[in-house]
Amino acid sequence: MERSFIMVKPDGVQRGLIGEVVKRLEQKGFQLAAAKLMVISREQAEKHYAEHQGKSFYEELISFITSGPVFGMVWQGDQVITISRMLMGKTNTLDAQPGTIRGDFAVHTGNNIIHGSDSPESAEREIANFFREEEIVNYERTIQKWI
Ligand code: RTP
Ligand code: MG
Repeated sequence: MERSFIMVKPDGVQRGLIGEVVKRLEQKGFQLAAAKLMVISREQAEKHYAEHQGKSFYEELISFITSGPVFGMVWQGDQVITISRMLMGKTNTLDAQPGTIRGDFAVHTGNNIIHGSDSPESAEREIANFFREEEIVNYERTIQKWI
């Protein structure tokens, strides 16, 4: 079963969008495996966004993501990485279609509500950065056979 690290960013937490994000992922048919409200350290943020080190927006990105609580989650399901990124919408908010989370709630690319892993390798690395293995809950849902 594929897993993804999905996070409501500080702007989404401040704007009261945790429930909206959880609702959309749940209703699509994905299963929540772990969740935590946390303020992430600079070290965790640098690990999380290592691929962007040196880019023009890097410092702003690190200071934004560490500026307040985030809601980190592990979600699982078939193709959860690709499909959750479709639900999120494009990175550039001018390309994020209405109906997607960013398309419905974000105006600026730097404040775009939500993060989702972009590959199985990123997901594994990101989950390990924010969760201990024992915090991830394995359980069966009877509804799963309908999805
Ligand atoms: P994320 O990693 O946060 O889920 O977003 P993403 O995959 O859609 O986009 P990515 O390319 O990984 O960029 C990470 C975050 O950096 C900010 N960004 N700003 N000003 C810019 O040109 C720019 N480009 C990226 C965004 O907040 C983006 O989510
Ligand atoms: Mg990314």
